[in-house]
Amino acid sequence: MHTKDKILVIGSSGQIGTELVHKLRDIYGVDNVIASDIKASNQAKEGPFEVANVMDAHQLGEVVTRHNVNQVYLLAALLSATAEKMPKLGWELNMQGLFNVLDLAKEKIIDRIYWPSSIAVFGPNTPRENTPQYTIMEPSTVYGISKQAGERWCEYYFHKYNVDVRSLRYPGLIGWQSAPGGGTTDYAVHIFHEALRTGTYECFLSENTTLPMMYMPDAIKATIEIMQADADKVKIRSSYNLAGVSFSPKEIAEEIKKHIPDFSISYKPDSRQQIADSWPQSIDASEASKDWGWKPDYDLKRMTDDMMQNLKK
Ligand code: VAH
Repeated sequence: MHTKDKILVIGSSGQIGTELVHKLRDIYGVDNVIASDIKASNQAKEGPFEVANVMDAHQLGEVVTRHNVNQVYLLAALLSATAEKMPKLGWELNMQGLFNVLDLAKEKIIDRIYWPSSIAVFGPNTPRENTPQYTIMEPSTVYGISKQAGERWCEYYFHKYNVDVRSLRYPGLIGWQSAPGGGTTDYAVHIFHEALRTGTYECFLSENTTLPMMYMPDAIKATIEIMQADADKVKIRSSYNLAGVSFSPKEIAEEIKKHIPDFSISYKPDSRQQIADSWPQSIDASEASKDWGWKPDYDLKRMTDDMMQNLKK
């Protein structure tokens, strides 16, 4: 790692990127973390920002060399529900974006990459309880197919070209600092905003749809921990299972009612229900705990308390 790391966050205006940029700037200094997204953003007021299209290898290379970047966090992607509406763009963006960044490391222009996978790599015939690191993976969404293929390519570039790429299979992520990005788990963010705004929420998943979830501070912690881990501790170079807390819409609604007693929820499942039904209900993250000490800080109660406290401000 360079004595002075210069970090580029691609997809910096998204749900994860917004919080990740803040955290990375706290650690590395504002001027050493370049935010970048496909269109201009208010982030430009907070520190270095570049408008760039991750699918344009030339433009990406120009940004990387101009800022002397040595580490890239590649967050740009079409998520599950959006990619089902635009399959071709979903595949092209998720894959070409990854190849463009992997090739920068293959050519030794950068020396470390973070690339997120997802529990979406698992499919309808994957064991759904405590899904293991190694198991059947037949994803049935464009997003999941692109993440499974991406994992294979990350491992290939590590073994074939010694590219130091690290990856986590994120569960559904919940935070208060940014809007969710068009996924199937977005209900778990919307529910808080609607509970505070109107006292009611119509959920697009059925009440007992249990999914693996995680509070954003835990996801950001895991992302930075795996990127800062010694290379020899990162034994899995496809992507690590990561687990926070699993819950259903009914369970999170009960937790919110402890803060807003007359909050009411109704259920109107839409096309995202069959995506959710193809995913695991809980994840076994023991490899991440064993290899680089992963441990979540937030359970459902602590997450809900923190979300309500911050959204009420
Ligand atoms: C999505 N939030 O819903 C993302 C994530 C596991 C879910 O990949 O597509």
